[in-house]
Amino acid sequence: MIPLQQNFPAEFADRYRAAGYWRGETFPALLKDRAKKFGNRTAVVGADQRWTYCELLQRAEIAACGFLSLGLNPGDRVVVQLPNIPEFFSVVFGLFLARLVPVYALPAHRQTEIVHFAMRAEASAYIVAATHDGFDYRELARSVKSQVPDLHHVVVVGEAQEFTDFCDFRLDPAIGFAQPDPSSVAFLQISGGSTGLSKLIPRTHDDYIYSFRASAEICGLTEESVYLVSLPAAHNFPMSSPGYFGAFYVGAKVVLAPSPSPETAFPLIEREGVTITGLVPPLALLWLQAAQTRKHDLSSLQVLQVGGAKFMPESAKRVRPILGCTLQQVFGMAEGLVNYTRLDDPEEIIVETQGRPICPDDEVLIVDDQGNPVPEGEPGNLLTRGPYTIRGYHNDPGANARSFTQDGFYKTGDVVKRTAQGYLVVQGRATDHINRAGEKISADEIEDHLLAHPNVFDAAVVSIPDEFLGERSCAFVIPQGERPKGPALKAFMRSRKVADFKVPDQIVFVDSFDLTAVGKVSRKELRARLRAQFLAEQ
Ligand code: J2J
Repeated sequence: MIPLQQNFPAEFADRYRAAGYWRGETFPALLKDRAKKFGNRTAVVGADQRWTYCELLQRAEIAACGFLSLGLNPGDRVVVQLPNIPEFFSVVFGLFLARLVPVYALPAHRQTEIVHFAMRAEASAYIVAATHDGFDYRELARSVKSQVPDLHHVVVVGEAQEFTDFCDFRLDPAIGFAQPDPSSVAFLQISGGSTGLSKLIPRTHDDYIYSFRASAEICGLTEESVYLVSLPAAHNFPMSSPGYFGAFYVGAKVVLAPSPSPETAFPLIEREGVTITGLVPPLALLWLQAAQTRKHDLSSLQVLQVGGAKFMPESAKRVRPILGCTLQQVFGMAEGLVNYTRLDDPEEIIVETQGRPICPDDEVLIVDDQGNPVPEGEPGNLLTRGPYTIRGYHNDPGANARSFTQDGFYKTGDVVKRTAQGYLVVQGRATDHINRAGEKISADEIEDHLLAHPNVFDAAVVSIPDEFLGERSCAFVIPQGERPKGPALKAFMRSRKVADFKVPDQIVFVDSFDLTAVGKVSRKELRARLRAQFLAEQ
């Protein structure tokens, strides 16, 4: 098995420890300590269940024993694909206690993605909910298992059929848990996937716990806070910015929303006294609209975080007047760096910028395409390095060569400018992906699927501005032979068993890409031209 590692050079690791960012905290120690400290306080509310911190620990211990009794060994990787249900937490903390390594998948992922994650991570187990949102994950597990020979175990929360039933896991007092090394990799997060298939992001106890501990402070979390998980729990934003881990860190209550729609979330806010939650911009717009005719009391809400994609100033301005709470813009990435507007920033900064980094030791460079720093205030490519930003992806030398500089800066692919006060304003991005309502879609990956269709000669996928989604995907397709119909091509994409959000929103058939310019045109250039032409014709 390829070892999991996150190679911070010793001089950096020493510096981050000396500065007090990395304190040797680990997930298992954290859970045990909080259970001791906040024992009878409510930790988790969701799906008609309500667990105290003590119960969370007990359930995690049962899960840990169950996973180990399957024959898994510390260091083994387990793909976790669960919706926003309390078992998400007992599973994940159980894996941490057993020193097993969660690989987070979103509920929207399908066979193609799960097989890729399982293979890349060399996973030996996969845990799903039986069904969710009308989809049967046991069927998915069957096909994944048939394609990944080393995936020996499937565990199901709910009716398990031929698989292992999570409910059958039992505590085994004979099993003891050793402490993990704080600098070891705790889990693998999934990258937004700007080129090709998603990459796996190894995060250590040290670096990740620092990021949400510091975030909890920036976001003003206390044990009286109530954090609503509106976005899918596997996403880095609700996980750590400050997310539910930040909430658990301070002994707060975490409420799981099964869906982020106002119809579901508003009653939960009223009932549980939610104080803070995080949304992507299209959801924030929906909430703002619904809040104008609201029937529920949302007065407990103190902070609405918005991130994942650019929240436009005109929309940002409306948050305080309509919801009566503070907006916090969050510009983060699963690879590390997270920027926040601060709660006491002037309204102008909150509305106009995407915040500033968590840490004074977050190094931010803004450079031109040759790697030279741009003049202050000018837009450029954002590179970053720091105490919670990875130095490399797992098992992917090609991506590492592309995405990191020689001296360890992560090339975010984002184009930003920095204000005189050190706040970042996102201008766009250098890489070709579509940010569809915060879900990142790789143009390469979708083109590759379309090219597998016998009647597709060539395809180029671009992002088109969309009032609601922020961006939608548009595929330009040159047919060959009989021209396929748009809906048939979409159905074909679905038959490739990819997450539904990757199916192009729009398909435009063209006879050729009309490349009159001499010489070779890169795909990037081609996409840019098609996009410009399309927008000019609107
Ligand atoms: C513009 N673009 C943004 C923003 C992310 C907190 C919040 C978000 C994520 C996330 C996260 C943006 N304005 N406010 O992990 O901890 C785009 C950028 C960035 C990419 C990362 C967190 N906030 N983005 O969205 O790994 O392009 O993380 O590089 O999914 O989202 O995507 P992801």
